[in-house]
Amino acid sequence: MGNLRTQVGIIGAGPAGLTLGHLLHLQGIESVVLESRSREYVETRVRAGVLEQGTVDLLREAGVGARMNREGLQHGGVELRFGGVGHRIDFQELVGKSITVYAQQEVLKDLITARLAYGAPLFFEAEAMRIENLEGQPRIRYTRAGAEHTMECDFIAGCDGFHGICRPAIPAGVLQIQERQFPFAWLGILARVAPASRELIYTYHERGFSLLSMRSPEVSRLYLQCGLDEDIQNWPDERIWEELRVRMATNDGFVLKDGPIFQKGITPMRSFVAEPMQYGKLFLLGDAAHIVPPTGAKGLNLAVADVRVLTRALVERYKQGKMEGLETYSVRCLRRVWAAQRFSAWMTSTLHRFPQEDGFAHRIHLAELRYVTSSRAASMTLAENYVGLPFEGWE
Ligand code: FAS
Ligand code: PHB
Repeated sequence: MGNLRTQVGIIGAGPAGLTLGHLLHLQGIESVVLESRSREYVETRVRAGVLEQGTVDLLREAGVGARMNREGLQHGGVELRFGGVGHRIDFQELVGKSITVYAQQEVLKDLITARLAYGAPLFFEAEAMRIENLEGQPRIRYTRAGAEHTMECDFIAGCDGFHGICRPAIPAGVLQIQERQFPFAWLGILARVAPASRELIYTYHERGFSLLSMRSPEVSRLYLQCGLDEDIQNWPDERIWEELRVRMATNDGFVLKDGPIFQKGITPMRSFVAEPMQYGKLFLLGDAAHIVPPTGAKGLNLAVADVRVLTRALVERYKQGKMEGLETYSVRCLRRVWAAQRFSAWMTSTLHRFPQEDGFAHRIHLAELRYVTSSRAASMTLAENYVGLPFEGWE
């Protein structure tokens, strides 16, 4: 049984864990990243695709933005489509910012390449089994290559996602959970066909929501609203394309070409927040603490926002001996988390059909969408939230 010692023990090599490990490295703070899955699994798992301006700036400043600059797709706006008509929300014109479409797994590949290049510890197929002594000298018990190991550290960063071990390690009496389960899910596909639009298209249709997104000029990413307990077997490729065509049809002959689907999956839609995001020397980041429905494209970006707050607090602790940043970590992060929860819930409620909705509810959806696409003030609100709220004041 080997013992390891480091300053920050990071559990999970998702966007939160890898970005934190990298920013700490740039500040000369040591860390070890434990990841239960293989490198190949982490680098191929299909998840988010939209990066806020703030996330893009952070990755660039941290020196891991070169490939993103080359391969990422910068979008100055998004389309909201309803009643067979598209309405563009011009981010650049309204708030002077844009988003970048660059797949989450590509961000992780860039961070993994960087970490392995400067030789900082990153252990794949190393599962954290237990965390202990969170109010004293924290320890992580983990398995690797069939053996048990212990890591001692000053702080533990719980970046182990929604199903990880860190959040449940916080005593029940301390942790408060706020959550909403939406009564529908998303069926998502990746298809080898050129995207039918240069920018994303969010569509509200009486048969349900749909989203046209992309991964590259050759690969489309599309989603449609389906039942919560939908069986993917009931969705042969042709049925998916047919349903997308019906929902995305316009009065001006929009054409959605189909192509070979090489990945499909169903994602539940939930809003979830665990408070506080800190207990003793344990700090929760990303999906370990909060889940947003993907309609607002906030998941990955919120994880990176938590990393910003914790990095600054740890730098103050190690370089100036100041504890204030660590003590206010949870309060600071939760301000932005609830702002993103509000926006994601609004996007989800406005753009999806709820079961048993009547004609009144349908007309309210349409009125909400007409307002947000015709009022400059309302469009600016959507744009400001979608590209990412400024960090100042929202921390
Ligand atoms: P992650 O879940 O990404 O990473 C946690 C890591 O910890 C994983 O690699 C896991 O293997 C590891 N781990 C867990 N337990 C461990 C243990 N005991 N020991 C060691 N390692 C452990 N967001 C969007 O904006 N758009 C989308 O389209 C979108 N699609 C999504 C689809 C799915 C199916 C899911 C689940 C999420 C999606 N999201 C999307 C949200 C997503 O992007 C998350 O917000 C983001 O991955 C959060 O990053 P992390 O907090 O780092 O958690
Ligand atoms: C994606 O590209 O996967 C994507 C884009 C926008 C969303 C959700 C997912 O709101």
